[in-house]
Amino acid sequence: QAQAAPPGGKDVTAVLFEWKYASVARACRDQLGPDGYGAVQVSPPQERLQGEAWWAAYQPVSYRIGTRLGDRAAFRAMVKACHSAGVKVIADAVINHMTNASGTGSAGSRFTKYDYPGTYSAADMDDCQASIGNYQDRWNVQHCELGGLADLDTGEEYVRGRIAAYLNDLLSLGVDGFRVDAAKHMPVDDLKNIKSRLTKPDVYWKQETLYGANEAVSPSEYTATGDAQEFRYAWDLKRVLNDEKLAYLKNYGEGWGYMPGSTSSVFVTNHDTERHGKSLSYKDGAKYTLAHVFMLAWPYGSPDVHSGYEFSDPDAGSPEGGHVKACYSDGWKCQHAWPEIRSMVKFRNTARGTGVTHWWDNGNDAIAFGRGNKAYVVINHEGSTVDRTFQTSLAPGSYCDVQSGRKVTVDGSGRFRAAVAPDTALALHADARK
Ligand code: ARE
Ligand code: CA
Repeated sequence: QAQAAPPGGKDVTAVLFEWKYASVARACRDQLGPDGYGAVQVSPPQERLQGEAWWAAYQPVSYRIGTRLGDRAAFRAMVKACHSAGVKVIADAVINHMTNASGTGSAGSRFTKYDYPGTYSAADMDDCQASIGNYQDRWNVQHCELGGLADLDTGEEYVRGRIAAYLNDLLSLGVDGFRVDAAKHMPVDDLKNIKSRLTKPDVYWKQETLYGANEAVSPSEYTATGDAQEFRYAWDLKRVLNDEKLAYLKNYGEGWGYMPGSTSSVFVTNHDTERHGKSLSYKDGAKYTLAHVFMLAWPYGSPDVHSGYEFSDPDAGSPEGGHVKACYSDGWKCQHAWPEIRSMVKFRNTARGTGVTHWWDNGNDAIAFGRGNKAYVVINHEGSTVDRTFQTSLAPGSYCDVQSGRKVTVDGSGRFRAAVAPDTALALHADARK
């Protein structure tokens, strides 16, 4: 059954990409819980290919929990710590394929392509056994090999049961949901079948589904099993911030032909798009920050805030093997903790359930809108200050602009005057009064 958002009343997920589980546990307690994040997403816990590159995480070798990010005990302790902080845990589940290399994995298992003793053998592989080469052909996309990775026959009884057993193992360790990697490469009926075998068949299920014009398989098919990621949201946001006008965002979401917001998962960037330049990234400065302010203020989809690390080599693994001594050290970017971003999580939680009210734009790169009587935001991506009186539905009184910390006074008619500097935002909400 499709769900609109991670379980619980808070729909923002922090994606702590390639963080060690011990560091995730600390972030849950010190940052994510207090900031109001509903969930944390962690990198794939299953045994992976050895090697420094981050993408080894996407080459499963077995379903033993054991990588440089942590072993079974560390994973379990992380889930417990996050739950104590009121944060749900989403695990990245790589279930479409196994590695195409041979050797010894991160937890000591030996393997060769198509043979993973104790987990799968050649009989469990899909029929095609050649790389995917034609996205116009459904069979090719779903039964051939993504980047040459050994494709599992998810139509087969044993494979379905084995994948379900792995996910059930993670559920037994307390996880609350899954990001389903490469979902488009598995028939949705196979996923439905696997999900029905879970101890929690209604678990939160967020599928990685890249939209491709004229492709045979479309992301919207996957809302039959859970949420689907709407990649166009990230791609278009980059274009709007770079080359177009913020005023165009007035009907962002379904109005742009996207999937229904109630079953879509959105982000400014993810680990792939930030490396391939298909979305904004931390290298884009204020544009990147403002895109997050918009995403978190705007009621479409469930937002993911990707939190990664600096890179020049796109293959480079995370600093210090995933250990985060402190944010903003060793290359850790900690986007989830940037004041302009984290403050918007509470804004979003407070505004939940309200629609957009009092939209204003200057026909160009400055916009503002309310969320009923709960919240109001101004985003100025102009080269000059926007100084004007804004009309809101907020109750009169003093508010804290959670972007700058300044005090803003809303008068008896719901108006306030403010000067918003170039490439900054102003955000008020009912739970941040001054
Ligand atoms: C690595 C090497 C490859 C090598 C492969 C096998 O880079 O050269 O062939 O290993 O040895 C990640 C990395 C990959 C890496 C892989 C395994 O990004 O570079 O390959 O791990 O280590 C399609 C899928 C989509 C997928 C992208 C990458 O539809 O699901 O390709 N994204 C997810 C992850 C990735 C991850 C994987 C899946 C694999 O989030 O991080 O790969 O588990 C059009 C189509 C898209 C298509 C896209 C790119 O836009 O519409 O569907 O995305 O082209 O081909
Ligand atoms: Ca497949």
